[in-house]
Amino acid sequence: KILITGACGQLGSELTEKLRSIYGKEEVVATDIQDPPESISDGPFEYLDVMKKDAIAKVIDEHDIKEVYHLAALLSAKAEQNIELGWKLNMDGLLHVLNLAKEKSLDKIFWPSSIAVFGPDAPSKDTGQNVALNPTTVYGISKMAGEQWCSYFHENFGVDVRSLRYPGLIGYKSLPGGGTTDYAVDIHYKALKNEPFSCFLDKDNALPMMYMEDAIDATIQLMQADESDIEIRTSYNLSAISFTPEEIAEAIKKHMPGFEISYDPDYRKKIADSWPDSIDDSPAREQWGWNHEYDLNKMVGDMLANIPKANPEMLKAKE
Ligand code: VAH
Repeated sequence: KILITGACGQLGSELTEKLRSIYGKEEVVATDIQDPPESISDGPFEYLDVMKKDAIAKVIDEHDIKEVYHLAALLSAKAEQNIELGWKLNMDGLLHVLNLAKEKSLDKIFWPSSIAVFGPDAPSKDTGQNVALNPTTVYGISKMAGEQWCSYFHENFGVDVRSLRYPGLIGYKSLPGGGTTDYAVDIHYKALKNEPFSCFLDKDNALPMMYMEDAIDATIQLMQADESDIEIRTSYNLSAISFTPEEIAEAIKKHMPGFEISYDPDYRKKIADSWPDSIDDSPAREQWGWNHEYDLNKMVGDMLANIPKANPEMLKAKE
């Protein structure tokens, strides 16, 4: 069976749904420290704190787990506000999963890295797979270290751990939590509520982004690829689109002409400034056939069409 940690998160809840649709509901055990959302509460769920290795081992033994999607982590903005927890949760959690994969000979592990591994010294446009990694955030440091641990456990113990450097992820089925790219989700809700949107980044802060459908498909594609096709065991650059807050606001205005945006940068601007504007993900495209479907306009159209159906309650609540 498959274990997902951090299953209640933005990516985790969607990955849980997708994996259950592929392998069967009972085959995918969702775990988190928080209560499951409606969308995943109809299948196996356990409360699990990934900082407790024995607790993870217990779930693996009780459910005969063979694959782990380890998503539990503190994202960039939250980790800047809680350095100790950011490092401990992100690193201890991964090391517990990697050690258990080795000790219990698990078949496969998925672990998300991020474009946050790049620092201000990396090329800002079409940042390549093998540039120097000098991250300047707690989250980025934990992802850079995590990538090296994944490569080490593959090289030395044969653990089949696979990883993707996700860009900012945008979806309508789940809400993000504590990321620097999360403005790109919230902006759609404000537009649909006919409320002006105040962006915590500057108008020209371009960032690599991706629609959740694409991110889920890339993850499944990577995990189903033949082991011999996987040449990168730190983490694959992965990308789809790149846009600034001004550009996504313009894309929204095509559907909602009255939409207004203002800019009130906060501490998250410093994080965004340290990351690339766009990513070169050619190794993923060449080695296991990655290709994205959604460009900016198609993503915005899909978000604005689906939010009212998926989250009508979110459009009522007046803040
Ligand atoms: C974050 N959404 O903002 C995540 C992601 C590239 C950004 O890692 O922390």
